[in-house]
Amino acid sequence: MRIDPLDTFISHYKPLVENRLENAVTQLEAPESLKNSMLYSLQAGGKRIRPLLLFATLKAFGYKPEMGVDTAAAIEMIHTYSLIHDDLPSMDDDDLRRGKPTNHKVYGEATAILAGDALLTLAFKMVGSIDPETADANVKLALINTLSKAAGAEGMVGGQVADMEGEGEKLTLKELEYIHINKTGRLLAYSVLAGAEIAQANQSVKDKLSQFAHHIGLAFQIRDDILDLEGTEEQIGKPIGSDTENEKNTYPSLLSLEGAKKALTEHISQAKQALSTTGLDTTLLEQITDLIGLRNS
Ligand code: GRG
Repeated sequence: MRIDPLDTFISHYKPLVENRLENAVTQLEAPESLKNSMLYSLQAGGKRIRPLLLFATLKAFGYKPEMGVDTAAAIEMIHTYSLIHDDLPSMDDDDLRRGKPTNHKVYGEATAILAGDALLTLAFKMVGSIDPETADANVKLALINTLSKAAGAEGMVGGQVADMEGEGEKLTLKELEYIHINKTGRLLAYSVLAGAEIAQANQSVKDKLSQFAHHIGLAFQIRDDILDLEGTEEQIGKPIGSDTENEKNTYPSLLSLEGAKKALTEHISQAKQALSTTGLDTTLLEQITDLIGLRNS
């Protein structure tokens, strides 16, 4: 049986970030209820796709993936906070996330909000505390500034607001792309660009990796919309694609299911094309790109 290099990579590097997450939270001098709430969502079975992107980017530069562990943990903390807050009654009001009760269902709404706040702030401490041999002060500052931009009003939070404001309106493809580039894409892109920052890549390579990240961000979201549609319609027994969920702005509702699948293939192909221009050893990044395009959860 052939052992896939990506499987080996995942089985080695997923536990690395998971241990860092656990240690960072258990070490905190903070109320146990808060730490339990933070750990509950951090350990609820995420795929860790963002940390894997960061580790694979470092590997592409010939750097040790371990150098990215604090930044990877920071990214996963911000991703987890965004999911906790997205599930709240004032936002999506979801009872389940990754098949388990949402954070506020277990710990109550106030603690869930505060666990999200604590994860967001702890993320910046993680980057600020990177070993100076891994990243000097200038690199750390760049990592912090770009993380703030990717996660905040000019990135993920801005995308979430645009998404809320677009609810109930028929958006254009351009408007939908703006939402997803920011809401989902910016943190995924940061995962790649943080690796380039730690490796102190030149601007031309960073630009090529930005192009790559742009396409995988959109591919990720299109796949998410397709999975949502197929899951929903299978559950209620309708033929897939018979109802394009007109009230929701998704790629299948704007482009049809077939059109969304075509757009997904196109973004995957453009992502790989951008990678091929970097001159790096991008084997693992290419495999993660395929994983994003084909994922079933
Ligand atoms: C509340 C500030 C704030 C932002 C929310 C990211 C986000 C913005 C909301 C999440 C809603 C959502 C389901 C978006 C679709 C894309 C996405 C981020 C899916 C979840 O990411 P995965 O698949 O999750 O990487 P796992 O469970 O694997 O960690």
